[in-house]
Amino acid sequence: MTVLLSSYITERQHIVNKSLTSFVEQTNIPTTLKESMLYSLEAGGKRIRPVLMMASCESFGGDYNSVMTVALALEMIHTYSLIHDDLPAMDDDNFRRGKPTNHRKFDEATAILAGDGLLTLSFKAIASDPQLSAEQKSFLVRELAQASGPEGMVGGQILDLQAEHMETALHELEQIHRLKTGQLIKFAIISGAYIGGANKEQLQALESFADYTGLIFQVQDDILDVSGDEQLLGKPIGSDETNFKSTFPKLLGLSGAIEQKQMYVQKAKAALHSAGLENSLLDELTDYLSNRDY
Ligand code: GRG
Repeated sequence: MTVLLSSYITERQHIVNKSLTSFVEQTNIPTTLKESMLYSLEAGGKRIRPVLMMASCESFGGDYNSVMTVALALEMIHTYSLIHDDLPAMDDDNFRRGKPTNHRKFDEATAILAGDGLLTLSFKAIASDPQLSAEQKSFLVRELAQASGPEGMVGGQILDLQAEHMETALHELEQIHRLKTGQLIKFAIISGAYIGGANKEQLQALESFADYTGLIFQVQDDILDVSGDEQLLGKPIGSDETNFKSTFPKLLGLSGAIEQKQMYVQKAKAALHSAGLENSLLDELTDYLSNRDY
């Protein structure tokens, strides 16, 4: 990663962190609920989605400040999904980002409500943003509901839960991640470009770029998850017989997953080229997402 890209990401992460805290601090929310929402918002997320949205807007000549509220809304939805994903009824995780999960720090009811609160507050934020026109608000609310709801992330989550009990083919795994992880990433890219002034053809070309970017993000996530122990002991990857949960490395082997990722990167870059954005910030961010080590 170039020094320039690294400082771009760090600077934007910092701005998002500060803005998220100040946005939620200013709301009129009962104390415990606000604490619980802020606990997860401030737990050290990488802010990949807001950074992508800002970069996408800037790639079309827009000002990153014009997407700030939408970027905060997206990060709130992402945070809600992680809080609910960690609940006993879902993944039942005790730790996230090295800290107790929300329901462990508070309690289950509070964690459910913190997730609900973040989800709904995000739509209020977009609807109340004075920088956006009525037409922009309508587009963004519709697209965000599509991306995060039952036709998007929530739908992907149920497919993922069901897939834990069966063998999964590559196209099925891709479909799960297109919905579960990919839709929010796609929203980041498309909404940033839309606010930044991309035309219809450019938005259409970006759809395909955004689709591959979501898959690149997920394959790399799976690759990073492959435990060092399994590799060191020479066991087949994910050789737990009771857990069918498929990942790219389990399905394709580690080197196959890396090849698959490289294929997605090529396709993403070709789509970027069609949108007239070769050698842009988005191009550099594609390499960053593909090679990230955390
Ligand atoms: C519960 C409705 C509902 C949806 C949950 C996205 C999701 C669906 C669950 C997340 C589970 C998970 C760990 C998926 C792997 C990819 C992913 C989304 C990782 C977390 O995103 P990062 O790496 O997280 O951007 P940080 O911590 O940096 O914010």
